[in-house]
Order: sequence, then C-alpha cells, then structure tokens
Amino acid sequence: MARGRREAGGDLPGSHAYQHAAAIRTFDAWWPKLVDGAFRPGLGDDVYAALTRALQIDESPSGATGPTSAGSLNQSQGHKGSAFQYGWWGYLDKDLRAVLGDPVRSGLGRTYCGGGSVAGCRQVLVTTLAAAVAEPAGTTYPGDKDCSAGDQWCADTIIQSPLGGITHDKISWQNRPTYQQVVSFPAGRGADLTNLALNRSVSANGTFIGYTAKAAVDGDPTTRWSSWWTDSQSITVDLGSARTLRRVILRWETAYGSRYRIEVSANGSTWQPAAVVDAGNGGLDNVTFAPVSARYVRMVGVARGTGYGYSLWEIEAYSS
Ligand SMILES: [Ca+2]
Repeated sequence: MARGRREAGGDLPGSHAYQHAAAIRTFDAWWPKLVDGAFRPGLGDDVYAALTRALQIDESPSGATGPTSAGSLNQSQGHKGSAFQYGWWGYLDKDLRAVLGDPVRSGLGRTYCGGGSVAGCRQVLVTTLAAAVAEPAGTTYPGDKDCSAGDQWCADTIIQSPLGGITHDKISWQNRPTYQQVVSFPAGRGADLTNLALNRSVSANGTFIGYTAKAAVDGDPTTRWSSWWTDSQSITVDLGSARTLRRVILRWETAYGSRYRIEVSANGSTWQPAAVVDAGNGGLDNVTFAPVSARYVRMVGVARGTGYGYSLWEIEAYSS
C-alpha cells in the first residue's frame, strides 16, 4: 500500500534503503527486458514501438522506463508517486498462461513468448533475467537532476514541485503491490441469506454479568454475549425447527475463540460436529461445512484467544 513519510535527511539504519534492495533492482531491470523479449519478436519492431507508445510497458516511480513521446496520455513524469497502474502486466500474464496451455479469458488471440513454445519462452525468461541481474544499478536507475545514477531510494521518491517560496524535501515512496485486496463471497447470487439464528431462543453455559446470550442473536452489531473467563464455554441456538445448515458466521468481539467447534443437533441433547476451527484469529469467521439438517447449533469453545472469555457480537446460521 501507499506509504509516505517525510525524511529529515537522517541516515538511521534502514533509512533510504529497501530491505530487499537487490531483488527490487533485479525486477526493475527485468521487466522492460522481459516484455521486450516476449513480445517484440512476434509483433515486429514497428508494431511493438507503436503499441508501447500507446500504452507504456511500465510505470516506474522515476519514469525511467516510461515512453518518451510527448503525446502519450499515460506518460509517467517521474517522482510523482507511481502506483504501477499503467503497464503490460496483464498482457504478459495472459501470454505466459497461454503458452503454458492454461485457460485464458479474453486472451490475446495468439501466443508470443518464445513463439508460443514452452521451451522457447523459458529461454526468453532465463536470458532476460540473466541480463537483468547483470545490469548495473546505474543503468536501471540512470539518475536525473534530482537523483544520482544508481540511487534506488531516490529514484522512487516523490519530489515536490515548489510553490512560490514553499519547498519540501523528498518523500519516501513505495507502492509495489503484489496483492492489494482479497474479496471473498460466502454465498452466490440467488442464495437464501436469511439468518436462521436471528431472534431465536439461545442459551450459554456461562455468561459474564450483563452480557447475555440473547445479545448474540439480536441482530444488533453493538450488543454482545460474553462468557466466563474459562476455555470450556459454549453458546447454543435453537432454530425452532429442523433446518438445513451449511455455514455459521461468528462475529467476534476482541475476546475471540482461537480453537472451537461448531456442533449441531436434532434434539438438543445428542450432538455431532459440523466444523472444527483450530487456528482462529478473531474478527469475522465464516465457517462452512457439508449440509446438515439440525434444529440446534452451538459454538463450543476449546481455547480462548485472549485472557478474557469468548465474546460474540453475533452468531448467525445459514442454509446457503
Ligand atoms: Ca448483538
């Protein structure tokens, strides 16, 4: 993620240097060689040049590998906080997968790397990577009026444009995301998302004074049940009638369960396990399991994540 930090010019340990500086330098050097090696032979010089003018292959923070044509809308001007938004990442990703024979949605229409052969493409990767490793830092980060050649930290910095008499030091910048977000969908379109536990009869074998079990099924995200401060605690919901269950959502307060079981029962006395969670980290747990018919569902605590009890803002049950 984006981070900005004003540098006071000091040289504390770790300041003005990346932890894995050589790896970053290698990838910075490799990317333009890799794209060129993968696509130029198949596209030909003229088409490759025209396409890279339309969409630059990279958006390095320093702008060193951006296009030089004045007309490009996407041209990086350098030192403005690149987020690597513009580039050929998707093209190469799709091409490599196509060469490997993997399914590619909205593919490129043909393969490019290594002429489409796995062995040829592997050679392109190895050759360009070897060239990147051998490239001097001063070539990867050529330097400009603000930064000396080879100064990786400086190449990535944000450099302010003076406004009247107001100036500002360079700002440290790094935004080299591999992942920025993971979104998971617990159910699909058309699924019945009725919370079967809502406002149902509920009980707990231990309740800390004032934090009743009822608060865990009241649909109110600001009220909670809290157990006694021991590991062996449970909360049980009576769904009113037998329902098909496929998952339970637990909305933990700070006091969460690190190990617990979800158990179900037809009669409230004979229980069977539906799921075991043994490395919980709190927050929201969406616990899925094979469909099972049950009238009762309970969370059985095995180990607490904190010194407090188990505390749930809500426990929810779903048929899909
Ligand atoms: Ca609640």
